[in-house]
Amino acid sequence: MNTATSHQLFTAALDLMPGGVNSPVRAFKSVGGEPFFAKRAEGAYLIDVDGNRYVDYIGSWGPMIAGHAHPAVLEAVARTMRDGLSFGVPNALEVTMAQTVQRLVPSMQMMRMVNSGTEATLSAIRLARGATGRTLLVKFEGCYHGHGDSFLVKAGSGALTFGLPNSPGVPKALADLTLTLPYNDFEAATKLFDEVGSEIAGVIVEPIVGNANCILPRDGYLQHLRDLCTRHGAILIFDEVMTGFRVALGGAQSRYGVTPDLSTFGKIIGGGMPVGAYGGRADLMRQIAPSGPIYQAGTLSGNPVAMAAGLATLELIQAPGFHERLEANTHVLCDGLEAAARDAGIAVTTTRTCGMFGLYFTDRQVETFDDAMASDANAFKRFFHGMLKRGVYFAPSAFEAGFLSAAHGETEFAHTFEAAREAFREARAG
Ligand code: KE4
Repeated sequence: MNTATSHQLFTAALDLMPGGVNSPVRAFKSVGGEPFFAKRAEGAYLIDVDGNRYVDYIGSWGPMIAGHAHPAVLEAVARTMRDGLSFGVPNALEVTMAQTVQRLVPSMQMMRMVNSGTEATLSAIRLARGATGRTLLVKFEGCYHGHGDSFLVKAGSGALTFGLPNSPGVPKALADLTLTLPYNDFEAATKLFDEVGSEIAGVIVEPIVGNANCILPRDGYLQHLRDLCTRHGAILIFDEVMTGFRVALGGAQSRYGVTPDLSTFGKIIGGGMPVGAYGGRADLMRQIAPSGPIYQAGTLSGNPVAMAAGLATLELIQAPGFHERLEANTHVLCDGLEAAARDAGIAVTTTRTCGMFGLYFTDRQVETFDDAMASDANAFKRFFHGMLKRGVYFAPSAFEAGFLSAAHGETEFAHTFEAAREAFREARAG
């Protein structure tokens, strides 16, 4: 593949931005090589500055569930921006967005729009601490909730990819207030709550862990966390930045029938524009300024153009059968990848839910963080490049989930399986 223009751009970028990128996971550091620079995107495809086309299984890390550059989303943005880009005073689209989210996610009795998933999770834990008067936060090893100080403890995603699960710069006094549990371990959770339950302000969990690749909750696990939080007066926060509106129209909480006290959203809710949201029980949210004393604010929060992109995307995913088709296609993709790996004689396990999947080079079933960490990251690295050079773009990390959109179909899967048959052979060769 000719990647000369990407190389020129990356060379310049390296002198200007840390690692040449504005977000670490884009840098290809864990898989080697240099990132390509996108020129444009359409449907299931990214096109780079040298004209190479890739079937894209990241979709901007989740937002592009309707496919890249969907005409309805672009039209909504074009129409809205003609009235101005930002007002700094309330606008009707903020009300429409809140009404839409409340209808799709009934636990969101009240909510606040912010500009990223990180802002949403930061705000949610501040609210949990402020509302309970407690200080301890519980998270799960390998889960990633954005780059807020309290979360960079045994974190997943890029922090895990680069072996920085505990980032420098986070004061020990603060990090010590974050306790981590193994995900899917019922006894460990019960034991921790028995010991310090009365001091726990909140538990934040990715209901499906998408930042240690993709790990599904064991039957009853989310309800177990729900029961523990209820019993000990802790706030249960579902971080649905990744799963929200993807794994079901109402997110993981509707898929698993477990209601958190607070939820956080991002990605799809902005349709590719910078939007996050947090919300839940009204008695908690009323404690947020200006109706309450717990402060949180944002210059561009509820920005009309971002609301328009998010609303257009939320409209598209409400089409009859949208999630059923997305889930069926996720199984087609994963079954096809497993078949290609078997044909190549290499041990690969996939985990899958609606619109999200994990690919692990292991013969184990992956149900825990340790299972995920036991997979062969070097084999993934070879597979990643084998697919990339054949025009298929997987997440450039063994610890990131893959994402499907409504634009992925037979043509894309056929191309992917043909590439995978070769790439798995190369991955095995090592
Ligand atoms: P942002 O601040 O990146 O919008 O959202 C942070 C966040 C919070 N919670 C969950 C469950 C998330 O997955 C994320 C962000 N996800 C990563 C991908 N694993 C974003 C990609 C990146 O960091 O560039």
